[in-house]
Amino acid sequence: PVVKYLADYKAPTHKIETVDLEFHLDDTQTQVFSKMKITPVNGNTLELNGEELKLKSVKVNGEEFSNYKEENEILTLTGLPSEAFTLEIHNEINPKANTALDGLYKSGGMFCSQNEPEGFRRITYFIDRPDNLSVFTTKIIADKKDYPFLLSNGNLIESGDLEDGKHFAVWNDPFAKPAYLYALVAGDLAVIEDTFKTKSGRDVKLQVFVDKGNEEKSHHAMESLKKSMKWDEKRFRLEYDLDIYMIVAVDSFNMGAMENKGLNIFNSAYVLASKETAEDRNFFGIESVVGHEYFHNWTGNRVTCRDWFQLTLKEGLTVFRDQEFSADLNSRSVCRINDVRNLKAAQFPEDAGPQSHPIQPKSYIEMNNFYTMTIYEKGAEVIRMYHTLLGEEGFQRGMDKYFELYDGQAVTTADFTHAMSVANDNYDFSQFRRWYDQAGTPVLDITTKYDEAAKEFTLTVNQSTPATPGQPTKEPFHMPFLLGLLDSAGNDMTLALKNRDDQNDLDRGLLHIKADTETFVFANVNERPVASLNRNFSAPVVLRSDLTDEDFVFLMANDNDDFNRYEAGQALALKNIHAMLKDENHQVDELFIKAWGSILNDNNIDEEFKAVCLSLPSMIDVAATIDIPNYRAIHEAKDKLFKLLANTYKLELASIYNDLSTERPFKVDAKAMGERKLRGFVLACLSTVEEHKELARECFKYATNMTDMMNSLSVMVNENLPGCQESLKEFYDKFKDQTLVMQKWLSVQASSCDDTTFDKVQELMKDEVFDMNVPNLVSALIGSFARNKVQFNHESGRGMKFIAEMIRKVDAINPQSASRLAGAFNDYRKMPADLKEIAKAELTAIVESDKTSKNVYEKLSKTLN
Ligand code: B3K
Ligand code: ZN
Repeated sequence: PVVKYLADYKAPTHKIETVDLEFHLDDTQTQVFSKMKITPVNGNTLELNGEELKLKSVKVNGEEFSNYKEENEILTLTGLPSEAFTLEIHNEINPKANTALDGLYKSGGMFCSQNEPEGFRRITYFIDRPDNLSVFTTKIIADKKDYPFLLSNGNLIESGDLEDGKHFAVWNDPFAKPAYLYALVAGDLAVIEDTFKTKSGRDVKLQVFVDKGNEEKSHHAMESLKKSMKWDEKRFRLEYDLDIYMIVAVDSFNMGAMENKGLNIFNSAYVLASKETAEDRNFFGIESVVGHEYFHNWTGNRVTCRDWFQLTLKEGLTVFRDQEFSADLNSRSVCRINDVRNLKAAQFPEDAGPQSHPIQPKSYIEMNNFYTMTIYEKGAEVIRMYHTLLGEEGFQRGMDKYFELYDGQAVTTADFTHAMSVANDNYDFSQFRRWYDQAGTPVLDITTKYDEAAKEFTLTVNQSTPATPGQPTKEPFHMPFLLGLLDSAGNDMTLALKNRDDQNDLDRGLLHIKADTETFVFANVNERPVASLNRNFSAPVVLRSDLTDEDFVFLMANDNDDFNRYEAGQALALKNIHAMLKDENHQVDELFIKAWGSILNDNNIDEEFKAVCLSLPSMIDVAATIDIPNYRAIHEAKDKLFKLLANTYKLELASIYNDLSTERPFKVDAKAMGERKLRGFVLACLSTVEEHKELARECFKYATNMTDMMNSLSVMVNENLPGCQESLKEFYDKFKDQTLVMQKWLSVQASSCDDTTFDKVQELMKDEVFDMNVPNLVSALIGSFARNKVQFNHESGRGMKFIAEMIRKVDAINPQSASRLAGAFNDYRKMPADLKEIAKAELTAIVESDKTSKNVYEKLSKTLN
């Protein structure tokens, strides 16, 4: 397979100014006519991308043209005019055979498209790269009965009936855009409508298209859209630019959603929700993904990427924007905690394993493999660091500058940095730029010293970043480090640095860490302080410090930074779990048990914050610091600790559970969702207590919403509690026709650590609700099993052999879906010898097979290296 390098970037030789497309839709023989106005920039040879296309004819300036050859998915035309010319191409595609779900394909009865990053070349021959911006006009012709709705980007300019029961629609998008933002949908759908008045007084028509019968489940998405539009005007001063905004929900989709200009296409999981069928996390996820795609209209569409190495330019920034949107609308502290939990659970391991890459990668084989946690979530952390360094005002000045300089262009991350800098007195980001180029999670080792006589407190910070593939050594990063020093009453002391002149950010507790080792000496510190380090997780690092257990307990109770209250609890829990793993007779620290209890009994903190603070670190958090983790042992240690806490506080837990079980109206707001979350957490605790084993079944029986239902079902499945089998059966009977709900049912069963799970999964694959062609279902059943650390790493090797077999099977259908499964082997280097040998044999066979897609090849060959 061919490797593409950032260093090889060359500007395009031609520009496609406008393209008029005409589609004659057909399941297996869709005809595509494309008429392009092209301006030569450099030379008279033009290379167009094209994959799985049947070429029918080529015309230049209206004349038949034969000076071309088609090779390696490139159509090369030579001897072209050196002045502007028109190029007409007719080709045929087969949407029904397109199980890769890239380009134009069928999902259920509808036609839909997915073109990012390189899907458009599977529709017609084109300069399929993001730095070619064209104005698109689309005529769609299709059967009127089967496809009453014909949609594309921009404004509808014409429509009408044709012979033989056909009809047509013509759409024009006035904004020049790259082909990856192009979209086409045709189907027999239901639609809900609304309007939004922009701040300058324009009315925008809003439409959400769903399968018929799902109208009632699409209101939350519509509300989320209106909130997003309003928020972007208020916080970023950005107004929507077309007269219509459409969202279409489809069941077969490779990821969450896609920001096509004016015509977003969404995985139905991020559109449909009702209290009976969706959990609170789904409601939250819909709000955040609807926001994310909407925010792309400016960060991604109006200003786009020069090439795919710049992906984080739009994704890191847009994730930061959607995180801020969620934080402004919900609980800011809980949002931050959850974002960081997610980062640690998925991005840190990615950055510590074989797929590790900087947020701006230097090479790739298959771009679809680079829609990663690193590009997205670490990318968002990097944007957040600009925000921390510059403050909200300075950051917004930088954003204004960014649009002033680059609106309508395809740019680089360096351009973004430039805008942030010139808008802020030429702020020096030169060292900061290393965040774009160096992979790996930096580690901060911190030691503290209090000198009572001198009233000085010294903080020594040592930074280091582990080697990652292709990057054996690293230069130090510039990171913003937020800190507080607490006095014994829990108040923040006034900070004064003795040994440095960079005092100016001290009033917001901001220190700049730049060198490998930094020493900060604080003066006038009248008592030994407790240091609250890296508040709000201002730098995305692994922190190791000499804080004592007593310090952590103090921070849990007193820190003025909610994130660090949470983090202190995690640190203590982690210490205990590690000690239990070393010595199975380890007595859990009384201090920790007490501190956990005080959070439980604290009436001044809200329910959701309480639930996250009481949660134990994830299995991945525990495994992160172990060379060869034994997941079964980690699971057992966590379990033991959880049971101990639950049994110690069973009376308090039962009383909280009762308080939260009184009738209350169902609402989707932070307060109500927080209450359900805490109730679910408390239920999980109580279910480990002998006298409450029946509680989960009770809760399930009387549940009136999906959150309570899934909370109780997953407890029953994980703990093998009475009523589990009946509940699974009742659930199935009630929801078997609703694929999104069945995805939950499959996932909860495939996620159980119990040894019966393996056979269960084999059985579920035969169930009629399962379909290997639908990525959501593959992820719910096979993906959940692949992420089930205990069962994937089963001593016998059966778990990983099964996943290897599934990678091969799914790869033949959908390489992107298979490539995601392949991520299960990222732990390869940390496997015990016998399992590693099994994995090696399986992966080598896949890598060496010529049937393997480049998606899977790239992932697994890196894994084996
Ligand atoms: N930009 C799309 C992701 C496309 C993924 C292609 N494999 C969704 C998003 O980030 O908003
Ligand atoms: Zn995005």
